[in-house]
Amino acid sequence: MKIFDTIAAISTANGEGGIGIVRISGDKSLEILSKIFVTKSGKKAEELKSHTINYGNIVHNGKIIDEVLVSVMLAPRSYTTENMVEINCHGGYLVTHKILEIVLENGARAADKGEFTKRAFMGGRIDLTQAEAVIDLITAKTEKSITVSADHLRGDLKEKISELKKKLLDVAAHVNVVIDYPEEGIDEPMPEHLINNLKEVYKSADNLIKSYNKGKKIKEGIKTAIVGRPNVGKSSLLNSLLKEERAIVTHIPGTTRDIIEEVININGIPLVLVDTAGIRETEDIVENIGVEKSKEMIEKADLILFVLDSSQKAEEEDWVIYDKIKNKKVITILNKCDKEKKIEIEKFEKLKEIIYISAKENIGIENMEEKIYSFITEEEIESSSEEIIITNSRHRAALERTKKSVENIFETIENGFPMDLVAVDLRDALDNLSEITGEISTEDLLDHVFKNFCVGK
Ligand SMILES: Nc1nc2c(ncn2[C@@H]2O[C@H](COP(=O)(O)OP(=O)(O)OP(=O)(O)O)[C@@H](O)[C@H]2O)c(=O)[nH]1
Ligand SMILES: [Mg+2]
Repeated sequence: MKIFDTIAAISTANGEGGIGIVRISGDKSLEILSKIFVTKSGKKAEELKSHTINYGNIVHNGKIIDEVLVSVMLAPRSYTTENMVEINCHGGYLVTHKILEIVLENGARAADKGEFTKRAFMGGRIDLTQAEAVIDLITAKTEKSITVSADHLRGDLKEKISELKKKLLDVAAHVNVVIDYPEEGIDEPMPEHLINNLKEVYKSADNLIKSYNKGKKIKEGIKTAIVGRPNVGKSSLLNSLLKEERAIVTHIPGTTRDIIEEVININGIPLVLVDTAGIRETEDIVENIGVEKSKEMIEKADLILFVLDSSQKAEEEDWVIYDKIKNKKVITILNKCDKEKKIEIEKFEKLKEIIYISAKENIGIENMEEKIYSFITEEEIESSSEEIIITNSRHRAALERTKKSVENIFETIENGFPMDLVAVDLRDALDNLSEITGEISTEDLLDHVFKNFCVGK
C-alpha cells in the first residue's frame, strides 16, 4: 500500500559531539549509499547485509569527507520498517550537515519532524500510543516519567485498549444478531456477561481518565507558586529548595519583581517552582507589574506555598493574600522559625497543612519536601487504581467520549429503547478507542501527533 520517497536527517543533537548520525530511510537508501560511500572491504553498498556495521569513507567529488561507520538495516527489520542506513560520522556541526547535504543531493528528501517514527506507525510496527511514547521518552524530565513512557512504548496502553475493544466487540456481536434476527430474542434482556463487559469498559475508561491528572503531573510537573507579602522569605525558600543562590535575597521589601521559574525533582515528580514578587499595594510601576503576575500565578498554579513570617504578627497584607488562596491547594510555610514566634496561625482557620522552617538557617527543609511529596501523591492514590497511567490529553478526550457512549448504552437498555440505538453508541465507543491507537486516523490527527517530534526521530 505504501510507496514513500526516501528521507534523510541528522538524528543526533545539533552541536559538537563525539559522533553524529545521519539517518536515511526508504527504498533508495542503499542506492544513495552506493554513490557516496566507499567501503574499506571493497564491497559495494548494495551487497551489504542487513544488520551489519561497515567501515569506510564518505566521498564527494573524489574527495574524502569523513571516515565513517555505516549501519545497514533492511526492511522490514528496521525502525521505520523500510530499508535504512545510518551513517555514524564525526560529530561536528559542519561534518554532519555536509554529509546530509550530500545525501540529499543524491536523491533523498529532508525528513519532516517525527517522520521516521511516523513511518514506523504507517508500517504497522508500532501503534499511535507507542509513537507518542517515543516523544515522551525523549523529553522525559524525571525517572518516573521515563517509566511511564517506557510502559507505553512497550505497548501496555495499546494492549489495554485492545482488551476494552474486545469486550465491546462481544457486545456488538450479540446486538447485531438481535437486530438481524429479531425473532430470536428481541425481548430478551442483554445477557449478564455482556452487561458486565460494558461495566468493565466503563470502569477502566474512568480509571484511565482519572490517572491522567497524575500522568500530566509526572510528565509536565506540578506548577508550584511561592506566594506571600514582601520580605517573608519567598526567594530564600526557593534558594533553599534549589540548594543554590538562584534568586536575589535582600532585607528590602520588594526585591523580587519578576517571575523566577526553576524545576526541582521530588522523588521523581518534577516541581516547577515559581518565585513571585511579594504581593502588596505599591506605587512602583515595575513592582506593580510583578505583583499582578503573582496574582495571575495564584490562578494558574496547581499548588501554592503560602509563606508567612512566623516571627511577626500577621499583617493586613497577609490577610489579603489569605483571602485569595484559602480555597486552593495550599501548604503554609511559616518561615523564620529561628526567631521567636509571634504569629497566631490558628486565626487563619482554613490553613491545614502547616510547616515551620527557617530558609536562612536551613531548618525543616527536608521535612517540607516530604510534606510536599505526600501532599501531591496522597490525593492521586485514591483517585487512580488503574496501574496504567495516561499522560496525553488526546487519549483522555477519546476515553471521555468512550465513557459517554457506554453511559448512553446503559440508558438505552434501561429505557427499553431499540437495539439499533445501542449499536450506534457501540460503534462510537469502538471508533474512539481505535482513534487512541491510531487504527482510525486522519491526516490532521497524525500532523498533530508528530508535530511535537524533533527532526531525525
Ligand atoms: N532570620 C531569618 N531571616 C530570613 C529567613 N528567610 C529569609 N530571611 C531574611 O528575610 C529577608 C527577605 O528575604 P527574601 O527571601 O528576599 O524575601 P522575599 O519574600 O523573597 O521578599 P520579596 O522578594 O521582597 O517579596 C532577607 O533579609 C532574608 O535574609 C529566615 O528563615 N530567618
Ligand atoms: Mg523575593
